[in-house]
Amino acid sequence: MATSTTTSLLVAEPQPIELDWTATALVIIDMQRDFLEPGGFGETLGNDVSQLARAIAPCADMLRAARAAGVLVVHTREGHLPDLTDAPPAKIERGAPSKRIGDPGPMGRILIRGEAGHDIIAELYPLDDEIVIDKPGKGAFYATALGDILQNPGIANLLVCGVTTEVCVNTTVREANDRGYRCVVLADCCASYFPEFHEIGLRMIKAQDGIFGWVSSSAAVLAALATETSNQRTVGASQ
Ligand code: TIU
Repeated sequence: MATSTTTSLLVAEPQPIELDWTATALVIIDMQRDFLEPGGFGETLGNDVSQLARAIAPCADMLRAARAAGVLVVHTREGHLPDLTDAPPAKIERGAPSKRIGDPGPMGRILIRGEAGHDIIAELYPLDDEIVIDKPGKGAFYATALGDILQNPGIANLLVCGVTTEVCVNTTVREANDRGYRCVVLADCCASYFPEFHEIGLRMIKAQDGIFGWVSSSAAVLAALATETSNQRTVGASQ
C-alpha cells in the first residue's frame, strides 16, 4: 500500500527537528490591529508600530502553506471583556500610556474584545473554521482552553509566529515548553517594537541547546513541507 509519510526534517537552530505534520500546529500570536496599526494598544504604550509590519508577509506565507497542507492553525488575540473583569488593575494602571485599556480610541476601546482594534489584521484573517483563542494575558495558555484544544488532536509541536517576540511569543513558548510541547519559533514571522529585543528573544529560545525550543524560518518550513509531500513510501505486501 502506498502512503505518504507525514514527517519532515525542519532545518532549525540549535539543531534540525523532525516534525510529524499531523501532530503540528501553526500558532499565530496576536497579529491584531491593536498591536500593528496606529491608534491601538501598542501605540498608546509609546511604540513605533511600523516595526511589526515585517512579520506580516512571512506569516501570510505560513498561513497559506498550513491551510494547503492541512496543518492545524490557531490564532490568538490578547484582549479583555468590555466590563474589564478579566483585566487586572495592575495591568490597566501600569505606566503612563496615552490611553489605557478600555479607553475609547480610533479603532474602538483599547484592547477590548469585539472592538475593531482587537481583531486580527486583514492579511491574516482567520477562516470561519479556524481556532481563535481569546486570551487576557501575555501567554496563550493562561486562562484559555488552548491546552485542551491542542491535546484532543494530539498536537505535540508548535510552529510559533506573531508579536511581539519578547512578550507574548516568548511567554507562550515558555508556557508551552513547560507543558511538553516542542516549540519552533519562526524568526521572520515574529517581530518586536525593539529590534534588539527580537534578536535577544530568539537567542533566549535556542540558547543552552534549545532551553525553550528551536528557532527556524518561514523558508525552512516551506522547504520541509515540500519534502513531506514528495515522501511516498510503500507499506505492506500488497499494492
Ligand atoms: N507590548 C508588547 O510588546 N506586547 C504586548 O503587550 N502583547 C503582545 O506581545 N501580544
